[in-house]
Parts: sequence; structure tokens; C-alpha cells
Amino acid sequence: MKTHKFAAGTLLLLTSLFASLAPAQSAYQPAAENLKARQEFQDAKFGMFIHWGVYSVLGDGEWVFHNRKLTVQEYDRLPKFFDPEKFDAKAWVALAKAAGMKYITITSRHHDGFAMFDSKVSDWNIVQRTPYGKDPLKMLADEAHRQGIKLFFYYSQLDWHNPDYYPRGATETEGGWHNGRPDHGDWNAYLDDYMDGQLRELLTNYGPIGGIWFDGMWDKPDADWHLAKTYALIHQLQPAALIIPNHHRAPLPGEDVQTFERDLPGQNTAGFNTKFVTDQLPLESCNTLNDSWGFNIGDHAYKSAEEVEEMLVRAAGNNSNLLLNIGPMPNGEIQQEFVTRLHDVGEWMARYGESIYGTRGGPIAPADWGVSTQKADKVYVHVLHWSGKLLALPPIQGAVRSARMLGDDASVAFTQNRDGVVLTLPEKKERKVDEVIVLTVAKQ
Ligand code: FHN
Repeated sequence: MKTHKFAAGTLLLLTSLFASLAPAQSAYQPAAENLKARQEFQDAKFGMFIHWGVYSVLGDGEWVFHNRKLTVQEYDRLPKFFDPEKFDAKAWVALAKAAGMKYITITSRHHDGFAMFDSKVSDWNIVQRTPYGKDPLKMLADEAHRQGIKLFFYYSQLDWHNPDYYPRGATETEGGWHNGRPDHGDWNAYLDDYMDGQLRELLTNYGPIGGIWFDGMWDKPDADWHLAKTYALIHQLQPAALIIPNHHRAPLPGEDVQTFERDLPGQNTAGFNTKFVTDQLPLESCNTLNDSWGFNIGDHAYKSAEEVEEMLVRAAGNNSNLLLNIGPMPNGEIQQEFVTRLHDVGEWMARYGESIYGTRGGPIAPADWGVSTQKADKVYVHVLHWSGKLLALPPIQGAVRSARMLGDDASVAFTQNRDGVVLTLPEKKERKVDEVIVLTVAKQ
């Protein structure tokens, strides 16, 4: 099931268009706080992505406005039905923590432009348009601070609602979708007043935030997005806030993380990403727990806890974080299918997290059989798919002093010579997603 019909073909085209642009980070000098935040971000490894908006009322994903070709007038009726009386910020943060997640990235607004926070820039927001009348992002931010977890705000640059988002982008022009907005608008006002105004609110009213996760620039790849101005505003208001742009292209000046959608860094099976992977910035890969981002009653393609664990291990082995999405229901609850799986992943992380948290991609290149991560004098060999008794690894720097199974600490026989390291894998006592062998390596 696709979250939206537009995605694959068009985004592939835009991706290849952007791929020709050279990566440029040279002009931007991140502050010391920002560099520290990048390290912490890399150490965190696992985050919860939350897509939540008034679209959840229709239970058909976050692209329902576009996919059903609704008019603005029709879509404007939705907020009146959005009353998440069961929303419990404490429970959401506790769930993320129980899953072993170290940060949360939530949609402050998606492509419908609807602010899920108390915005004074426009009344198209949850406080003024819904019977709920409260600001869930404020509650979440306060709770995240209380429970010691970082909160990032997703912010859609693409806007299907504001008339000043003009000229229109590919999501409207290519599908022949006219949603009733006038055929004129003030692009500069959209960026400088509306968008920057809302970003100023998000970076001022919610305490220290992890950063801003941008999405939607791919809708108008040739437009001037005033990025330098917007990025400078963010870094000026909160120097440690990380700018994470999901524009599907090589990083641009002012950006702090390179993110990949539904793929590991360097892969492009889903048709969203550039194959260019920077070695200058932290990496992140996002995916969903089923197939949708926003709440979708027809989507039962839930990934198992084991599949999520493998995604997480593969991300870490590729020196990347995993940002795993759930789409809460319109009443504010998180469906049981997600809760159960997240608890299972959390149990696994409690046992094997040592080989994930605080690590970087290891010295052994990722392969079908598995990946490696590393931290201090430890190399973690994650055996995901290997049925043989012997596992031959390429050469690694430094003498291997010991090899032990993570979990029961059983010792693992090995040999090392200039051609590599050969491990003799113990008999499996139980079926595990990931057999982790910890190599202690002498520093050179
Ligand atoms: O169109 C969005 C989609 O709804 C979702 O937010 C994902 C998350 O990475 N990003 C966009 C597509 O690139």
C-alpha cells in the first residue's frame, strides 16, 4: 500500500535532478552546542516519528486532502471533528521510552498546513479551529523535558492550504488538482512571514527543542526557499537545534543531519533518496511501523518487532539512526498494534542496546549476512542472516583480544590473520533476530 499516489515516479525524477547539485556545507560554521547536539543525536540511534493531524479523522493517511482531490472548503470541515480527548502526553513519551527510543519527532504541521500548535500567525491551527482547543505540542514538550527525551518538530514547507503557497508545486499541477485556492499569492510572504513566523513560535515557546525536520521542498525544486534566512533564524534562536531536511538531495549549507526516507543511507529502493551519502553529518533513516505515516484504518501491513529490530541494527551498521513512525488515532490514542510491537522492541533494546546506543558504523562493511557497529575498544558483529558454523570477516585494524556473545557472555572461538577474522559461531540456543558477537580489539 502506498501512502500517496504521487510519490514514487515524480520523486524519482526530482531526486535525479537534485543529485547533480554538488554537496555544499562549506559556508556554514555550526556552533559548539550544535556540534555537541550532533554527537548526542548519533548516540541516541532510535527515535519515534509521529504523524498526527486533523487528517486522522478520515483514517486514510496524511495525504487524504490530495488523494481525494478535496477542496479547501471541504477540508476546512475536518478540524471541527478533531477532539482528541484521550491524548496523554505522558503516555506517549513513556511509550517512546519503553521502546528504547531516545527522541521524538512530531508533525507540527503537515502538507495540509494545519498547525497542531498554538500559532498566532494564522487561525488555521488546533487551538482555534478544533473543539479540543488545546496545544498538544506544548504538553508533549513539557512532558518530554520532564522525562528527559528530546523533541523535534517536523515542519512541512509544502502547503496545500495557504493561498500564498504560489506558484503551486508538482503535487497540485501534475495531478490537475485545483483545490479552490486563488490563482495568485505572495510567495515571499509565505516564506518570510508565515513560515518563519511559525518557526519562530516553535523555537521560542516550547523550551529547548532537538531541531526542525523539514519536508516538502521537493514539491517545488526550482523555487527560492530562502533557506539561508530560515536556517539562520533557527540557529540564531536555538544554536543547538538540528536542521534535518527531507529534501531527498545532498546536504545544503546550514543543515545538520542528512536524512533518508524508507531506505538506508545510499539506497534508493523506495524512489525518494539521493544515493549521495555525506561523511560530514549524522545520518538518519525514517520508516513506518505499518505502511502509512498518518493513521490509516485500512493499513494492516504491520512490521513485526523482529523486522523493526533488524531495521534498527542495519541502520546502526550503516552509521545511521532509525526514526520509526506511528500515526496516532484522532481520539489521541495509539493503536494497540503499535503499542505491543514497540514494547517488544523495547525489551530487545534493553538486552542488546549496548551494541546500538552510542555506537558508530563498524569497520566491517554492511553485507547480507549482517553489519558491524563500534564503540571504544569494542566491535559488535551483528549476525542477522547466516546459517554456517564459520563466519569469515575481512581484516580489521588491531588485534582481537576476545570474542564473546552479547547476552550470555559465552566465549566465541576465533582466528585472526592478515586476511581477516574467522569466527566459530556457537549453536543457537534460541531463534534470535541478531546474534551479537562482541570483539574486544587492542588499540593500535
Ligand atoms: O509526503 C511526505 C509524507 O507524507 C511523509 O511525511 C514522509 C515522511 O518522510 N515525507 C514525505 C514524502 O517525502
